[in-house]
Amino acid sequence: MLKPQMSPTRELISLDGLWAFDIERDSRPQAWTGTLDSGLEAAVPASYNDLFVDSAIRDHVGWAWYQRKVCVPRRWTSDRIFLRVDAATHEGRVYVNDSFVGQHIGGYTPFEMDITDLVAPGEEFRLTIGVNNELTNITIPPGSITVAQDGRRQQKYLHDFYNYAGLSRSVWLYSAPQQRVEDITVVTDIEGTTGVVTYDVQASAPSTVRVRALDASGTQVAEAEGAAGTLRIEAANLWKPGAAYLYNLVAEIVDNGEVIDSYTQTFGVRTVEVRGAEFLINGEPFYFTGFGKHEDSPVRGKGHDDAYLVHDFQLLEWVGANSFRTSHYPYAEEVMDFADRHGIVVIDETAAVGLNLAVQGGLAGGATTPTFSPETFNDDTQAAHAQAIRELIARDKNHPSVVMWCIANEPSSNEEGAREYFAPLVELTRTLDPTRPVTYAVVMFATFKNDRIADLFDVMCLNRYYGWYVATGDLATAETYLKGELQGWVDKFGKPIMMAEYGADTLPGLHSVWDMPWTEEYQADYLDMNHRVFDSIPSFVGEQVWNFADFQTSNGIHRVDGNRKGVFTRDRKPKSAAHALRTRWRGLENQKPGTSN
Ligand code: BDP
Repeated sequence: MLKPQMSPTRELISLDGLWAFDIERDSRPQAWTGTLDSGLEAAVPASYNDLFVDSAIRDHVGWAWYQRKVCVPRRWTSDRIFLRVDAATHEGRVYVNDSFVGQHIGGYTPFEMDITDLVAPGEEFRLTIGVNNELTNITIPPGSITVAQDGRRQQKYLHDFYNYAGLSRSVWLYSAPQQRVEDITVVTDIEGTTGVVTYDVQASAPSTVRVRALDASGTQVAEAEGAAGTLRIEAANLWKPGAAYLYNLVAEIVDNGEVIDSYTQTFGVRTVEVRGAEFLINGEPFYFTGFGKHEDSPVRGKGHDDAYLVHDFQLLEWVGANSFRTSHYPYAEEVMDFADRHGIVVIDETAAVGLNLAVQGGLAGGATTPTFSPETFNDDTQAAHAQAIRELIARDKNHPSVVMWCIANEPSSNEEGAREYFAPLVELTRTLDPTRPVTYAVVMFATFKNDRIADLFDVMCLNRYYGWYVATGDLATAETYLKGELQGWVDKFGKPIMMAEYGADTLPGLHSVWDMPWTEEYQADYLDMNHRVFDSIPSFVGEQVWNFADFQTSNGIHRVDGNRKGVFTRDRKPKSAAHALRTRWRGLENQKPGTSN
């Protein structure tokens, strides 16, 4: 799916800003049929939860309404007119005046609708977007809704980060020609010093397509005719971790020498491959350093914010990180573009977090419910999961920064039914994108002995908390456990292995001379212990600390104002561990492949 853009043949209008807002109320069914008159205004993009002081809004379960007036430019007379919503978490419904236009399920991937026949150039229309935050056993991520004694509906879910909702990314109005470029796929390969670029342009109707590749200075380096084909770029500049180089593919639909539509797709020439126990980028071994992140900041919640984007990437560079995982959902497209431009490597994850009923039951000491069953996560869940994979790949397939798909976080992969659930999803991912390795983040209950799906994947990404949830405060025991377990995975699977999560909650300002959980020293020592073990395993290909920054969670006895495993605080101040990581990662530059940036 193409990101909307200005081009010689297209126009793009941002609808960001303040929108009239309300949550669904019994007194006002069908809110879209009139003007929203609650007096509330919500910022777009932003999650709505933390904007207001009213807990009924923060904890609302169900529909919320956003509304604004939109004027269609008078000159848009012969083009198609689209509305594009970058994210409506978790379900969106679009209304133009009184008409329902369409809906989309899935809170972290974009959707667009052709509204040409409902609006008129030069005239204003009332745009209402309904956003629903409900999670059930057949949504991705999953959840369940309970009713409290006083009748309030409450959302329960199986992940710890707060269920922020709303229009958390931008909304756009754009025009595009009737006959237009609808999709572009670019796959690159390297032959000697030549970049081999296979492209496929989908047009809205059979068309004459012309493509040109431009280098970073805008100089044309290759061209071709036809909707699909291959371009060869001699002496290509490769996209490398820490040294991004981007080309542009200008795709044009031409008719009698006239350019009818023009769309520019950025791409990088690079390859990704798993060979034996190595992870290779451009044929060279790569070692991941970095974090699992979250889209999370005070007040905005999961709302995209360019200022945080820039600052977070500055901090990644400062600390010597070369990568991150989009835990636990696809991030804003602005983030992916930024990673492309700045040479940061991304493991791109779907929103399938919490397909695991054993974790909560197990932690609470209660009986566990089977995770995969007709009553729990079933064929409908799997279908929603498949759709999440399709939409992620459709959106992110052309990003050179994306080197691997992570199709789930901590599913109950040791349980009966896991293989039947996951095998078709892995196959789907490979069919949609045969070029990138596929992984999942392995929960601590799934060991090399009892996991049922690991062999289906290319890279073992483990989430392990020895020294935190297990052997709390006892790093010596933790080290023994960790080493034993990692060696077990290595011996059994012989695949590249990396730590996708390891971390310790830490309150900045808390100190101790002993191994005291929650102190800054403990976080640093905990990471240090992990690193000693990682360094002793030759097939280890990376370390991503949990988490980049502290983040908001739902209420819970395990959390003090959110999850505090950040190496940076929620407002991005370094804890002691950040300095320790910086020393390690910057020092690794000459020891581990691909870590210089
Ligand atoms: C892991 C989850 C992650 C949590 C983390 C934690 O993947 O989302 O935030 O544990 O407990 O199990 O800090």
